[in-house]
Amino acid sequence: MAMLDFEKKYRVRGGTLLGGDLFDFWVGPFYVGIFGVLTAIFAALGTALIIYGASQDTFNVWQISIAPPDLSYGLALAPLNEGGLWQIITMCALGAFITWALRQAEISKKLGMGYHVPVAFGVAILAYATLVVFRPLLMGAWGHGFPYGILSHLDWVSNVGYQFLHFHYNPAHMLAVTFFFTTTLALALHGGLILSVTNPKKGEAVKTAEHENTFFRDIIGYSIGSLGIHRLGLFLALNAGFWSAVCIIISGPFWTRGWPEWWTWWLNVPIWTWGG
Ligand code: 07D
Ligand code: 07D
Ligand code: U10
Repeated sequence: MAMLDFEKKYRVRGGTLLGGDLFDFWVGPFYVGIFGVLTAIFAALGTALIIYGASQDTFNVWQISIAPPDLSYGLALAPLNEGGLWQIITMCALGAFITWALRQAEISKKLGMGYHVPVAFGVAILAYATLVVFRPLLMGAWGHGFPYGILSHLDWVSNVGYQFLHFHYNPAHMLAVTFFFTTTLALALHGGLILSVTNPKKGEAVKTAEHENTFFRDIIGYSIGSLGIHRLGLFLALNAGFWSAVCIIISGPFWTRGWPEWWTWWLNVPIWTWGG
């Protein structure tokens, strides 16, 4: 069935998550729905505020930076030009991300699919919310959020990293980094494998799961299977985001010293002092 025939069959009104028939239509290729309208409003407002903030300073995209309030404002609302803008933009960003996830869920529901995609995006939203809401709340000031600028947000990562002496020693950061690396390994293996069987030279037959399984049994003695590799991929990627959120939420609220020092428990394990 051609793609457009399929779309004609399934792109029908009804089965929304919220709002009934209201906004239950498409604009060009985009499904709208109540959440699409909300995303558009939040994104337009947030973008306009960034442009307004930039207009006070510079339109050079590398230098644009909307900073959070000074730490002295604590958890209070700040005046517009002293971090208030950052606070409203944060609300718009969260609004846009959450309604985008809900639009994904609505489309999944209308199509009778699982909710895996919105759940996955939810983990990215969790990581963002950890950086700009949960951690600042636990530390008592919005000033702990990161600034909205291409280079300035890198400065924030570096500064916060060095506040803990050597961020690589953060055990949750280690897990997150390992999950990121493993995700790319898994995608490279999977992308490579699928192309190697489904995109043969002219005149050669396309191969199927038997070849895929046999390749991995031959090389490492085990094949996880064609469904399994997608489960594993999702698991790895979600863990990368999840452990990222963990690594930053513990830095400050639950551990205030250098991360290398955390490992002294390992040196103090009694096994090293047994017999001496
Ligand atoms: C490829 C999908 C497309 C998305 C893109 C990003 C904007 C921002 C805003 C001018 C994979 C669009 C960008 C809308 C424009 C203004 C005000 C996704 C793809 C192309 N970062 N980060 C980047 C964001 C954080 C870090 C690039 C966002 C944390 C490091 C881009 C967020 C920490 C490096 C960017 C966010 C952190 C980057 C490429 C939110 C820890 C780089 C991103 C909302 C997570 C790299 C100059 C990319 C770079 C980079 C966007 C948060 C660290 C500008 C939107 C605070 C170390 N980040 N980032 O491809 O080149 O993502 O920076 O949380 O080295 Mg960042
Ligand atoms: C937060 C992005 C969410 C995005 C959303 C969507 C739009 C729309 C529109 C394109 C989480 C945005 C969408 C805006 C765009 C259109 C149309 C993703 C988010 C919702 N680190 N480190 C991490 C590594 C060091 C430090 C995470 C490696 C140093 C700090 C990851 C190295 C020091 C923090 C990671 C390394 C340091 C981190 C980031 C190597 C600095 C964090 C991924 C090889 C001196 C951050 C939650 C992430 C974190 C984080 C990797 C080095 C400090 C695991 C590989 C030693 C302070 N580091 N790091 O979280 O955990 O993505 O954030 O050296 O805060 Mg690190
Ligand atoms: C996968 C897969 C698989 C496939 C696949 C894929 C995973 C089984 C079957 C998918 C993978 C790919 C296609 C590969 C490439 C993807 C990536 C590398 C990921 C990164 C993606 C991007 C960088 C693209 C990002 C593009 C986006 C987000 C689209 C932007 C869209 C809009 C702006 C419109 C959004 C629609 C909304 C909000 C709904 C409501 C719509 C309207 C009301 C109408 C539109 C109105 C407006 C635009 C005006 C309102 C103002 C707004 C929105 C503010 C915008 C701000 C501005 C500054 C303009 O596994 O195999 O194959 O394919």
